[in-house]
Amino acid sequence: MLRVRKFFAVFFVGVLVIVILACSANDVDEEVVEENNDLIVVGFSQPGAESAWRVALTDSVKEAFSEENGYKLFYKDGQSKQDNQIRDIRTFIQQGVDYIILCPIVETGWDTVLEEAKQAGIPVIVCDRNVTADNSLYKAFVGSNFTAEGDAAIKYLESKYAADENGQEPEVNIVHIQGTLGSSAQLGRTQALEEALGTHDNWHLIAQECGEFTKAKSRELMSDILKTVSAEDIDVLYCENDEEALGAIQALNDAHVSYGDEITIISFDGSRNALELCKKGEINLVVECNPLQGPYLYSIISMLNAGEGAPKITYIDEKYFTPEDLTEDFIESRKY
Ligand code: GYE
Repeated sequence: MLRVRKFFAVFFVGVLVIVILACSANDVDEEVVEENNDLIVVGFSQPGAESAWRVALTDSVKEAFSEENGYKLFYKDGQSKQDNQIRDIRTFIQQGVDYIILCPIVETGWDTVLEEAKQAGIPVIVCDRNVTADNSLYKAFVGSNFTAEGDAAIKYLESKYAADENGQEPEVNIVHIQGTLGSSAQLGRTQALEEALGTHDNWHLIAQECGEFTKAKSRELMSDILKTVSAEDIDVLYCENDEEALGAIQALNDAHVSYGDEITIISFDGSRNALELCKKGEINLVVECNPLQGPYLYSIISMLNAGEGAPKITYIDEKYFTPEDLTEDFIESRKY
């Protein structure tokens, strides 16, 4: 009898250990979908967490697809690798989620996995950046119009560096820090600048590097650029997001280079940190890119779930900011 009891005691402890290990190894996103059959299950694949902007997008989606709202959200961070995102989507397909939200790191290379989701009958909503895949492979796109954002920056530069009363156009030397190459945000913002360089003979690209949308990389790049380009020769620093602008500014500070009046700094996103610098005149223009896309995605998935058609393309409303547009209260109220 004692032996039997001992056997059961050891057996139960063993089972308990296995259960505890299994629970701690698996996040919520590994749960079996069937357990949540009263909730709509959404798999959300993000490329990473490289910027305040992206963290705000993640939070906005998590808030919109809460259990109180009738959803179960499985969140995956691709650690800045497309292969990881593809693997994450395949996991969602195996889990049998109801919908997939994909924020693609780059535009190309999604056809096969999107086809797999389609075959499995799982609607995909592409969010933030776009894909080049056939548009029958996803239900809807929600995000920004990146070329329009770039055009807003170009308009600002055109008016700032307009010809004088004698028709004399100033020479404008531009340092360009690009975002993750091949991402829609990079492609659109770069396209606007490159088109403008093609139409303004007096604009010159004196350096172009990829800052990967991160502060650390851009700080490094900018300090390297300052070793080969004299700061006095730089008129414009065109950074494709706030993190890059903040990193490049650190490098300018390290090298005791003045900016604002001396170097015009352009940034995209409109995070609180960048707006603070803009208010002080240290960043001259911040083109807004709005990451609070959760509610837009929520309304699209609700429509699809109700069997209604959803708009194929939804562009988020965006503004731009110069120092005069900003107040402390406005910056304080900013969610990101
Ligand atoms: O500008 C940047 C982020 O894709 C719009 O990615 C997004 C960009 C955003 O990391 O901060």
